[in-house]
Amino acid sequence: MLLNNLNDYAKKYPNKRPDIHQQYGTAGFRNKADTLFHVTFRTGILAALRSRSTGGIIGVMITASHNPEQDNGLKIIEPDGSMLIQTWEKLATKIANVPDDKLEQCVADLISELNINLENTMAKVYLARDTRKSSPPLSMALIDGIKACQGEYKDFGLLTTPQLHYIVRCANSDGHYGVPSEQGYYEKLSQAFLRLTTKQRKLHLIVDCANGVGADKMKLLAPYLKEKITFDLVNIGDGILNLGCGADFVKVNQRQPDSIELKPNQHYASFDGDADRIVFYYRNDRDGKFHLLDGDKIAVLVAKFLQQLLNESGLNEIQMIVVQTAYANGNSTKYIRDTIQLTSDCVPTGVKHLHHRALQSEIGIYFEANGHGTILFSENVQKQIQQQRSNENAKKLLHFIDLVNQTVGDAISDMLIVEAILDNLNLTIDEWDSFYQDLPNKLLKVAVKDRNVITTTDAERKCVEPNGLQEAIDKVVAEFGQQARSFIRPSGTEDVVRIYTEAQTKELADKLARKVGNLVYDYADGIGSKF
Ligand code: 16G
Ligand code: ZN
Repeated sequence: MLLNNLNDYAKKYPNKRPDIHQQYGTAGFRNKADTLFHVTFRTGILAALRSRSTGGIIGVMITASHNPEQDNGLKIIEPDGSMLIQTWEKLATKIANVPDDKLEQCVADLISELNINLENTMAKVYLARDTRKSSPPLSMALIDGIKACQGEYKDFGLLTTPQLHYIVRCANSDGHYGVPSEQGYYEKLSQAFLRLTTKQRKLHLIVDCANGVGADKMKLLAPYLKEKITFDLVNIGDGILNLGCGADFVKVNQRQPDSIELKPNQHYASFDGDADRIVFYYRNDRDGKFHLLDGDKIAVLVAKFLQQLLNESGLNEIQMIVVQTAYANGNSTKYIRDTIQLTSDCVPTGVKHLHHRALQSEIGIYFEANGHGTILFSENVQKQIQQQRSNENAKKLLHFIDLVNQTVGDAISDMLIVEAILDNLNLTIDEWDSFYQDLPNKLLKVAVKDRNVITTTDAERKCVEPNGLQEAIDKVVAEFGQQARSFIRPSGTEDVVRIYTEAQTKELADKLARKVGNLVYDYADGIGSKF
């Protein structure tokens, strides 16, 4: 068979930690980087098989996103730029954990189960990586895996995760979606942005790049946009990746990075380490305080803007939905349903769930509160808008569509989307912020012996097991007034149970979180001390 030297390659990547179960989870594989060499090699094999099986180019991104520098991870990208399909996630987990001496057999079994004809199919994999020190050696392991499966590869070096998604989609759609290169990406986005914005006002944004790959990429993008928007870039690699900065830090701690001093009326944004998430913030003149504009606020802004453009182009029949998770602030959901009167739907955490649901609507806006999100337009809707393009508003919609990275949430694209909308609607950041006021909330985590004893239903809003825990939570929540809400879920990326609460004041939200945290501790064998 064609894979006769697989074992020679595999010898370079023995599984040194068979005690660790590697799982292809919510966002691919993620672990301490030094445990991932054999996983990465095997992912190379799997990606090549996926390419043979689909007949398209597959992407693999080496990154651990917002996680610490010493971690790393892998995300596999489908030919259409979306995330690996669920049935193959299981295969990825299987191949990653098979003992070294069974690897060849496992690959042979996969080839026969999947009916892959090695002689008549080609394998092509595009890879890229973030700025972690472990990423270049891991990319060598990935390449060896692709080669072991007689695949071709193209190494794009440093890219943001959404750039690789974009390039993979372009390459598989004969240029229909755009030019499959980093430069093609900058050109498409910057052109759309300049067409969508007005000529009058100049914009300025301070961007916290989380000391990650977004920094280099923003430097490359900036010259294309300088006639309309300029940037000050901070945390561009002078500090440690994701430490004390970045979108996750800002969202979780509800404050700006230590390195930023907030000036009034200035717009600020933070990316995460691989630039697929973004949150905005500013200092409000009236109260002198930090204000966060997270994924929920972005979703609402986008929904309002699109609704207006659709109405004004006579396309108000088009069905549009906003997809959120249980983490969405209660007041954002209320605003979407009651004020702008759009359908909002709640799905389990993880981009793939949101993306999947958004695809079912003609226009699907999806954002996680943490700042990951995008907007999907069906082919049919794009055609309808095209037909109206003599109308100025329909033209704007077309530029807007070009500004969106429809493959996955993209900090750079979302950044330009927000700034372009504010510019179009002539809104200050304060006016955007005042659409609705966030209900005070709290995120807490509890370490437990086994997080899998927790199961949930109703898009993670109700706990099913352990028995009695949900009733206990309901009872506590009832003590905290009408607006109080809480849910718990096992993390998909860390060995903890997450707790989320909302209440009328920050103090109440914090207190409720501690109470629910203690319940989780009691019902699910907590580790360490209680709150
Ligand atoms: C991953 C997910 C993100 C989700 C987060 C939840 C992707 C690309 N990323 O980062 O969507 O919000 O996990 O983490 O799907 P948790 O399960 O640890 O709370
Ligand atoms: Zn990320």
